[in-house]
Amino acid sequence: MKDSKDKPENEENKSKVSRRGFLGASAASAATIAGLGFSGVMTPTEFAEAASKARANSHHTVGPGELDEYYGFWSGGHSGEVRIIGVPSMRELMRIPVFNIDSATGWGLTNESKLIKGDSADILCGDAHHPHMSMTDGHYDGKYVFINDKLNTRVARIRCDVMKTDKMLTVPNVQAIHGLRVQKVPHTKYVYCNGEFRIPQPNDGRDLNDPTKYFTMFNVIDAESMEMAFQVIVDGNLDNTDADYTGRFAASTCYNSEEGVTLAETMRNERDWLVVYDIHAIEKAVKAGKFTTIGDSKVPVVDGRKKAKSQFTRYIPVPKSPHGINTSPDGKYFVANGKLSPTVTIIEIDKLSALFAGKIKERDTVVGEPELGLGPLHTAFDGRGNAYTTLFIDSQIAKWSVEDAIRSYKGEKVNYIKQKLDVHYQPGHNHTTMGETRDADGKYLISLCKFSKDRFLSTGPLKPENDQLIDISGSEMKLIHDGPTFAEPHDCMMVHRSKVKPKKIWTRDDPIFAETVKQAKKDGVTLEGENKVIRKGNKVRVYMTSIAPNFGMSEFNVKLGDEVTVIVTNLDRVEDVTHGFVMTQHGVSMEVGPQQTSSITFKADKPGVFWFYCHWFCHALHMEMRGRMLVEKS
Ligand code: K7E
Ligand code: CUA
Repeated sequence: MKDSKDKPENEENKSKVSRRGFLGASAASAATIAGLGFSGVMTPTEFAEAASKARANSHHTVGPGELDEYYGFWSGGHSGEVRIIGVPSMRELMRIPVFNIDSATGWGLTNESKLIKGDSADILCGDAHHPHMSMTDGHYDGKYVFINDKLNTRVARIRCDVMKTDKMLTVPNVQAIHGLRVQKVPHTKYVYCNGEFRIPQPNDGRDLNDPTKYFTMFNVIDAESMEMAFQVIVDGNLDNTDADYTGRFAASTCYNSEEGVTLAETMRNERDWLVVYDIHAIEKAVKAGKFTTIGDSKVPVVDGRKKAKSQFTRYIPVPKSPHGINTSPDGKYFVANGKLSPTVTIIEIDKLSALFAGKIKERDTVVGEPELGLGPLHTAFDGRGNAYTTLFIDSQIAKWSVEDAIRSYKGEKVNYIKQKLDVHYQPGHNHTTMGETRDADGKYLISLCKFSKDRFLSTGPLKPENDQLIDISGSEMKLIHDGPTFAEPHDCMMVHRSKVKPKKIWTRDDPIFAETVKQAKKDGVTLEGENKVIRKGNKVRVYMTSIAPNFGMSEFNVKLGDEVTVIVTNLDRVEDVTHGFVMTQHGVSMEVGPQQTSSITFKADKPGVFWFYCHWFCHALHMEMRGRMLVEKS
């Protein structure tokens, strides 16, 4: 926002409104705005922005018609989707189908979505955990959100200009992609993700019970092409991961240092590891052709196991089955969360080069190991030197000072714990606004609680989770909102709204439907105006347009047994005029946004008349936006 004080008096004109004029309408927020140092003249837009900011700051409520300060991207867990939540209002703004199928938008049903899902097009479920946005120099760049599917070992990418999934990859040679983060610096060239479960290699039924054949890998994906860059064989099972702010290192928490095959065997040791990867060293080896491959896969694989004594990895012993790993926004530390130990382990990133050079030992990189409480899972940061750790078993968030914890580790008598706040109940991930970037602003903290128990009206045996919003801008954490959610937000991130610039309508050359446009060209059809049925054998393509409140075609004929593809192009250019196309009795449903082309294929397996209609409320005559498919008995 521009400070109007800097402008000469004579610049004032009719489009500008004096702040005084708004005082009556909104005295409370105007007073706060005055406190923020705005004075003189503002445009109505400037004023509205300032008002919404002031209200968000003072009351955490966002009034009707006002905009939230942050976009929250929430994982939908085993619902398989990503949800966009406005913060601080906690209003759900949108759902982005990813690993699930979606009745409204046709995700998983349309040809465009099946093409994006690729080799997993027929898998209809997923388990999404970790949504993370691409970065440039450690700042969110608003381009992509990446998310893992633990269940089917996939990684997907969401394009933030349209808020749709645009790429999906099944990671080869591993099972259950869990932890996922992006390279922060110099930019997100790579997406890092952990294969969690160890499997026999190759996993073809040969060695079901031979522990020496089992391993898993750390996986690196090229963020732009969404193809595999390389894989690193590791010891143990990988859990979560994060990256540093130099671009050279990434790290994964790693349990099962016992290398057990059965569950009981995996929990015996008192210490497991934080595995640190030297990404530059691995890149160099891959470039030089020093890698192997597994089975039919062409993905370069390097061996980062301890016995390989490579320059690719180091294993830092940390207490028992560590879970979350979080990089502090000043770039100084990795914090590994103990889970089965009441501690978190602070590792100084600056010491890692010496560790890789063999000048110091693994545990020499540890500069703190504060005891916080029972079941530490994940840690977030406020950019003011404080860390916030979820304590699953204690149902609390512990706020602690990183530097004090380090002083205490050196032997000084200092109380590093600043506050413990009860949350309801059993928190998994937590996250601060902008907290996984250099821009951590310390305004809000989310505690994603796994149980809600008595917090809401009972919904029967299955209860919602509870996402709690906590104000951390003052010296004390204050709980300000309970937010019931359906299964199951594991993780989230909160991005200032200035970082995200979504489009208002589709552009005709969007890659998401480029293949469909290409096919139309081959068929000699102009999508932006022609309505036409094209038959090749028993394959029928029905091209139609839509413009509120009409389809370009009120009926079309096919023959029993035909494979029918309906391609709809929405000619409306008006923001928010989305149409849909659904065909009765055929399981056909899809969204067609302004200027979008969508297509769906089905079998005309019943003779008779079938009405199709627009299911997206678009116009006063929306109910009339329909037509007939006539299926002839050949
Ligand atoms: Cu802790 Cu999958 Cu990030 Cu759940 S993980 S909590
Ligand atoms: Cu078009 Cu409803």
